[in-house]
Amino acid sequence: MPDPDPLSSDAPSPRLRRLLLTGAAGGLGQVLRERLAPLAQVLRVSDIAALGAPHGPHEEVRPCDLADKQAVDALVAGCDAIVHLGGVSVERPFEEILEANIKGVYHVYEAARRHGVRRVVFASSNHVIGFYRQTERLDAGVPRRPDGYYGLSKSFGEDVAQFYFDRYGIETVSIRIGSSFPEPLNRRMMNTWLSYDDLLRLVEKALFTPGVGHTVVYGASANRTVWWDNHAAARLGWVPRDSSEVFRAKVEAQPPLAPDDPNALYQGGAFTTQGPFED
Ligand code: NAI
Ligand code: 15L
Repeated sequence: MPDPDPLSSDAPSPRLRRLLLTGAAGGLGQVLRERLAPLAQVLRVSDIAALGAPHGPHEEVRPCDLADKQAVDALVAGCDAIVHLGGVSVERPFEEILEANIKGVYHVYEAARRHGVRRVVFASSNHVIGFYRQTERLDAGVPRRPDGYYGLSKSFGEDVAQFYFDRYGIETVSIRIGSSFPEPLNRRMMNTWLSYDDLLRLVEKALFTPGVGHTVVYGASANRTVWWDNHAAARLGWVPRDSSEVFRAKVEAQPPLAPDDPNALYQGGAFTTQGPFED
């Protein structure tokens, strides 16, 4: 028996026909690979790293290097929305960031334009504003202060998203993710932590809320202290539900930070001191 055609299934109709998830082999990609599946008739998962076999007949596995323009063009063809997580996710030499993140995000949007994709969810990062002090409270309108090449690449990605909306009407929600892990790993992440459940709910809002244009939203759970104000993203109707507070005792058992430790001073923490790698 040939595999059934997932696009002609009689199953209850998910809201998207084919959703592309880049970075699907990564930490967040593995989580969203499972949890975004019900939103689309077909989930197309992609990464440069191994992805294994498709997770059932409603999944397509498409290995791809985001730095390869033609490959990304083929990857995006046939999709109606993209959750773009792929790329280098930490501070690295500029040349690595250039290929995966800067060329990569351009390739994704250029392919989206060519193939009529109307909605992108872009995994931006708190490192676009990493050089603000932890005492400052920011909304989405503050000037960006990237804390390294990685933060610069995410800042570029947000500009690309704005440009492709202004010029071509492709809508994007750029999520400035704080720290999305199973639990906060240190004192700084008590403020920046984003639970996987809150992330999933935010990605859903980002995919389906009408009329977002290019909206920037900070991705942090309802932690006791949050440095970010999301009033400019109220249209999304996203209200985080989880809190890092349940992990406080465990995190505060760690040695205290020195007052001049970048993890105690800057919103971007230690990213503000990493690199350059050439010296
Ligand atoms: P990750 O590093 O675990 O996953 C990124 C994935 O992108 C990896 O599987 C990697 O193989 C893939 N990738 C790298 N270069 C590529 C290329 N040239 N072509 C195709 N794929 C490539 O990162 P994580 O934590 O899952 O983050 C996902 C996204 O969210 C990233 O864009 C990251 O910058 C962003 N983000 C994550 C945060 C977090 O706390 N987890 C915080 C802020 C932003
Ligand atoms: C990020 O942008 C990184 O992708 C992630 O690995 C964490 O370092 C996170 O920021 C953070 O700031 O905690």
